[in-house]
Amino acid sequence: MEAKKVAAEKAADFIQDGMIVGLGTGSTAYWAIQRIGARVREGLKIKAIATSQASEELARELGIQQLPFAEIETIDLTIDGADEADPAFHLIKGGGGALLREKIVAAASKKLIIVVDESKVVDKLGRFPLPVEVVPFGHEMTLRKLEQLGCKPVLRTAEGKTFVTDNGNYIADCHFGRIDDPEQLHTVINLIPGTVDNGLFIQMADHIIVGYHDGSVRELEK
Ligand code: DER
Repeated sequence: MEAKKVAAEKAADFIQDGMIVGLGTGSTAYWAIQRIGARVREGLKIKAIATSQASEELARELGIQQLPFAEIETIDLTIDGADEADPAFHLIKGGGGALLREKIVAAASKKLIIVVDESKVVDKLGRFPLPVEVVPFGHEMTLRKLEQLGCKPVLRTAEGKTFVTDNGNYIADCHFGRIDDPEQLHTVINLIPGTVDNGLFIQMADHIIVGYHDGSVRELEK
């Protein structure tokens, strides 16, 4: 927790008055949202948009003013976690099931800061199973087509039931083992009818902050 917290709080301190801020999802983004809430209570003037219902609820509890996308031209800065990050700053995200809204918010952001602990920094993506958001209709066939790409797709469950995303879709966790060409895989997956999007974030991260258990942080530049 300490490593995630120190990275998240470092990122939250980049936020300036007047910004529109994207709020990520997951246990690391949680600490960024907590720090943002504390700064808002100290007088920071920002507006935010969340990447999940969970983060939206947390931000509301902390008194962080939120906007709908209808009122947003661009987002100045988004802070989010990741499941894996490689040397080219490609990411695997979606461990928390929020990849679709996270990618939409990230794509609308001038700057995306990723906050992780050191376990997420890898040489090659793929040890973490790649989450793919799929529509429920025909998902059995969609998973078979995903399998033909060389992975073992597993439909995500929660509390014994099929996990349903904030958008009413399912998640297939695709066990590739290693991903040699994430850019090509990202494109090929999204061409399969029935897939909505996948957890490969290609060339989206601008800045990665790595937290360590001794409370230190390391900032990676692309
Ligand atoms: O679901 C997500 O994309 C999360 O950001 C995930 O990638 C990181 O979750 P964590 O911060 O709880 O490890």
